[in-house]
Amino acid sequence: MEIRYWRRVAKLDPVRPHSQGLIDRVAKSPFDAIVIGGTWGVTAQNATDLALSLRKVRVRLPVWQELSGEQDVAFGMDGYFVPMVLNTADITYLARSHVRAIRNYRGRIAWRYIVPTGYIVMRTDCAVAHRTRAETPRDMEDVIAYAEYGVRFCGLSMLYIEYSGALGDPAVPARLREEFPDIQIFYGGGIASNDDMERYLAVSSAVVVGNALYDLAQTDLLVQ
Ligand code: 1GP
Repeated sequence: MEIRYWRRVAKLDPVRPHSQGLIDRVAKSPFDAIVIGGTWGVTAQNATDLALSLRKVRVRLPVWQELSGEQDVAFGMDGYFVPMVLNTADITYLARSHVRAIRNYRGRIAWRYIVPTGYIVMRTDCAVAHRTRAETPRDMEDVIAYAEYGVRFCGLSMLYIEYSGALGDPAVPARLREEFPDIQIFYGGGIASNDDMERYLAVSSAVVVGNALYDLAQTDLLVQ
């Protein structure tokens, strides 16, 4: 399924342990895609291993990797998201790492499987904010300015509103959808139930679930 039709997305972190039960349930649950990615410790090897365990259970969903560095590119993915952190204070996460990767892999990059993603990190207290030294937006006007930069200056077709670890303000993706009707607006952060999912689906193109998937007993997002 093409990205523009994705609505429910499961994000698995290759650094975390994945029981067979978890893999089976994610594979059978009503997601449109699985994304493999994490902030720290992702390697080509652990991301490839996780993709292979999904393939082993014959997951029928697209399996994409969200790259966190130029060394992490794994095999066997259906595509790759390349985050450009629009509100980083460290050029590494906006351009430097990307340019290095392009140089290293030049001539071997299948561009049609690469989707640059404009990240806006919305919380200071999360791993991605620390790693990228994100300067979180002070207000909606800041968010819109970062988004405009991503869409108009960088030509991005996808924005990712990242509240990793906590539920965010649904007014943010809602406003971005109004301002940028042709852009895919991904929301991620704190989704723990189907109710949360529905609430944020109403204001986003797609909703990403991470942490809650590891809490098998607590969430109704996974099939029993
Ligand atoms: C993290 O946006 C994703 O990159 C999902 O966040 O782990 O809080 O669900 P959670």
